[in-house]
Amino acid sequence: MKEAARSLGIDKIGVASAAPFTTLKQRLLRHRELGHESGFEEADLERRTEPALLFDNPQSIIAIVIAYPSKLQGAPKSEPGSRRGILSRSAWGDDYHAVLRDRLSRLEAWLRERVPDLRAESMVDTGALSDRAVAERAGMGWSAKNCSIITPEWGSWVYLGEMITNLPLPPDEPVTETCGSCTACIDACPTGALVGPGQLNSQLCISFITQTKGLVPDEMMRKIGNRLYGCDTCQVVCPENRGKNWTHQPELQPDPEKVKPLLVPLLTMGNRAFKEVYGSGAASWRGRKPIQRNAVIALGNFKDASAVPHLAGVLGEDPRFELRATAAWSLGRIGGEAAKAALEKAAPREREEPVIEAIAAALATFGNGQAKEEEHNG
Ligand code: B12
Ligand code: SF4
Ligand code: SF4
Repeated sequence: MKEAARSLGIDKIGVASAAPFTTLKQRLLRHRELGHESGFEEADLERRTEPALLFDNPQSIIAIVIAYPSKLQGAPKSEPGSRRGILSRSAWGDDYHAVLRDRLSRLEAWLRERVPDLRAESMVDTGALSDRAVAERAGMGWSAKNCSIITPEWGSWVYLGEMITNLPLPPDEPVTETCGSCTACIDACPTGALVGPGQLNSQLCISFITQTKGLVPDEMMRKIGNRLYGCDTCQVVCPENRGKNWTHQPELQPDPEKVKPLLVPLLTMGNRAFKEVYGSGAASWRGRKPIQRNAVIALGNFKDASAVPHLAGVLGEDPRFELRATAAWSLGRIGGEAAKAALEKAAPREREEPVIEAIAAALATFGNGQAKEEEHNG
């Protein structure tokens, strides 16, 4: 199986026992008590940690790893007047769920040819198991301080998937952890979301915030920068990823215009166009609203006055209050007479309380007109 893996499009494969994940269960309980969950995890901790609850008499779990690119060849420039946002590397190329499911079904077919009474159940991300805990147990890599599984061969630029089976395969040995005294990821995290080695407060994590649909607190909006989906900072700074860029998986290669898109056209992109452009990628699972809201935030963070008429359009016309309120924030952040006029024009027409509040807060930032102008011109 290990020899055949490459021919099946799998970059690394290993075997974990199907025994319960008892220490993980304690860890997940603590994580919940601290309020550090994202809400995207499987809620049932028994199902998360006991393979036998998911599969009749499991004998082993086969873990697979697929490596993805980290460098954007031919990246278009983000310039004044044509600012761009960025999708995290985990959302470049085709949706990894589909790619890994494809590899797992190829693997299943390969195994069935040799073991006709194979029983198998595969999962990627949305299954009950912790993909990272399975990968760690199967010797794919170590569980690092930035929470990622780092493989010695591919770094952390990898997706994880697994297959529970009735095959009594010998388990692999775990890989030795080599973070050592390094703390680069913890130091670089813009929001302090890595509250300790391998401990994430998801509520503070930009990757999580970019995937929410509601209003984002002021401080967080500033820190999102121009991220439209996900966050790669704690992996980009990792010395284990230095020089690692994987271009061999055809479906995972990025289209630079899609993954570093112009922000202004995103603001008015309809549902159909969004599905055409982003429907086949991993960033579209929450629909277009989070990405459009993040585009509004990014334009505010660029403080580019040429975006003002477009943001004024969102504030005046977008039916979604989250988008209007965020546009008010961005106009306040950009500043200048045109932004102020747009806010004053929208104020008397607005009926939704959160937007009324956002407009008032944005207008209040114009109180100190002199300072605002200086910041703007600077
Ligand atoms: C919910 C979720 C998120 C949440 C929360 C992430 C988190 N760290 O908990 C949010 C939205 C923030 C997120 C972000 C990202 N995610 Co995500 N996410 C998941 C999901 C669905 C569940 C993760 C989970 O349960 N977390 C709870 C924590 C507590 O458990 P765990 O990480 O699963 O398990 C580890 C810990 O428990 C730790 N541990 C065990 N015991 C103990 C004891 C102590 C004391 C400590 C400190 C730790 C510890 O070891 C376990 C194994 O590593 C998984 C898919 C899956 N089904 O597992 C993908 C998954 C983890 N995500 C993935 C990716 C790629 C990302 C991002 C890089 C995407 C991006 N670029 O924005 C970021 C990385 C953020 C980060 N630093 O972790 C990949 C990870 C690949 C890899 N190489 O590790 C996964 C596995 C999806 C996949 N199938 O490929 N994600
Ligand atoms: S993904 Fe970004 S915000 Fe989340 S822990 Fe890593 S660096 Fe911090
Ligand atoms: S940056 Fe350093 S501490 Fe963080 S995951 Fe990489 S090696 Fe480990």
